[in-house]
Amino acid sequence: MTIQDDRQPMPGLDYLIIGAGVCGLYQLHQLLQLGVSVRVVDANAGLGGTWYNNRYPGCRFDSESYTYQYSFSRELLDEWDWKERFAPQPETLSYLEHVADRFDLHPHISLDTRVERAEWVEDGAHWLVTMADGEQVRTRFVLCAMGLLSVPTYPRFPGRGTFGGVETHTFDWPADLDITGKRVAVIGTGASGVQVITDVADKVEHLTVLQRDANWCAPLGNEPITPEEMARLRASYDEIFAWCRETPAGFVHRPDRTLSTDVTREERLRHWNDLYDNGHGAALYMGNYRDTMMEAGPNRELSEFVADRIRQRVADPEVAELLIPKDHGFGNKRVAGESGFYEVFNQDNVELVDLMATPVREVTGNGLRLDLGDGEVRDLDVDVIVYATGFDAVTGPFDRIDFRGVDGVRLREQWKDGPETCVGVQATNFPNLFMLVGPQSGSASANFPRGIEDVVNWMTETVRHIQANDIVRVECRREAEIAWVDHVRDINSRLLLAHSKSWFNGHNMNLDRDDNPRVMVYLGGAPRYRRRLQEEIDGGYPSFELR
Ligand code: N01
Repeated sequence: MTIQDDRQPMPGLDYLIIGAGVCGLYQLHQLLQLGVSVRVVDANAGLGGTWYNNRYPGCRFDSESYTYQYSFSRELLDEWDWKERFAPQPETLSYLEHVADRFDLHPHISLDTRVERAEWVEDGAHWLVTMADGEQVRTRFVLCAMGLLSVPTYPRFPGRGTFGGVETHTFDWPADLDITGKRVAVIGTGASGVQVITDVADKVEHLTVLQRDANWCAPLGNEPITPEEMARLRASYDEIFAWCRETPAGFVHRPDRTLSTDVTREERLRHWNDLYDNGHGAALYMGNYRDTMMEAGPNRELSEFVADRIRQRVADPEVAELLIPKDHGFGNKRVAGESGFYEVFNQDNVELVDLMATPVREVTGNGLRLDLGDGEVRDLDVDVIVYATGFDAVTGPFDRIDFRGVDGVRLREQWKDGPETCVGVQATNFPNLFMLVGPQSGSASANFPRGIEDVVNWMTETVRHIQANDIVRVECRREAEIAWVDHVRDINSRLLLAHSKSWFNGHNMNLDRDDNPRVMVYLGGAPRYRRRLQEEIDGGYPSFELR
């Protein structure tokens, strides 16, 4: 049977969305409006994606709450009150559950349904998708919304699994784990580690923080949102969303067009102190003089400023020095928002261990054994080990599913030296498979709800086009894929962020410091990315072959 012969309706679904998180829910809602047959599957027992999984104490987002919400429905905006400037995980999860109730999404979502394999069937132009329980679904199109950070990574310490206490990743925090009065070790000081460390420090008997490289943090500035403030915010939603649409990362912060060298050092320091003291830490890296994130010299001065502020907050100078990153400048990796993180290290029950000097040799039945050198070891006996060690980011969720495209080519094989995509939404050899949250997409580096709205809106327009024109096969052109990867590489290279070792460059995988940087996210900014997507619609999809 040829594709031309197969234009009758699919026996199965038209659209299968993988993932019921922030992105999948919005895409579902939009496709239901178009009246196509659509189903969402999610491996979790509840919807919410990231906000379902990350239940560790202290988990909250560091986007301003009123920007971390859907903008598509005035009614929804009117009926939801945010309680804090940076909402904690339970509030965000409630919000997403409310959205699913409000728009009657539940009947279209299958939970506890993990996709294991998806095979492209050329003869009939569809995907055959196999779930972990053996169920098979035929669908014309697959839309991937598995998230960026949904595959946690664990260190490869010998003995893992032999520990007699509780071992958990921040991502998998057990619902019944109470750390009160326990001896706890936390490994990792990225955004998750910083939050969990700050939250548990005064509840546990003893906390050992095991740090490899230090990461930069900035004051979060969280505070309750009063009813009056909420009313003011609600009245300004149009302006807030319009403003976010124009900023590079979809936040309310925008790089200052002024160069740091346009003002005096006194003025710079006054400005930075003002931001630091008044809880506008995010503005230190997203709203600062624009050369501070692009040029080594200005970035060094800013880093030294933040380092001095850390020194002022940590009583022990040696501990302070350990907490100041030496391998990258401020903002060259994603900065963690913090609320009292540095003061934790002034508590008697908290110890910072430098893993660069004393690495973990193994996990034992009682805790962690550290290597002190010269054959000496130190046994760290604890009740709970928390791995705040990050994720197999961006590509991990794709690698976990056995995607087989044209002629059986495997996506994880095609991407083994790094992902290549066309405008962040498709890869050659994988027709009818769209990535809403994937490598080299603008959604990957933006304030998430803002970023995914751009891609979902594009996808929805594309579905409208597909339906109206009776299209059964969409595959991107190789030359467009090459051009996009080159463009992303080029534009990313202008930012210092692209040159440090972090998940933005695929460096955080459990590969023991893989030196092969990958082009994981698009750093050209949301407005530019949105324009690029729009060009496809306006130009009749020149980067794709539609049949
Ligand atoms: O993960 P990370 P994360 N031995 O990769 C260390 C989002 N997020 O979960 O720097 C010892 O940033 C690693 O050390 P090093 C946000 O986008 C958002 O914290 O590689 N240590 C590092 O300290 C964020 O960027 C929010 O030397 C090991 C840490 O583990 C993303 O999630 C909150 C190790 C991992 O840091 C990921 O953050 C939380 C090993 N083998 C998360 N392997 C908010 O919105 C890794 N480490 C606020």
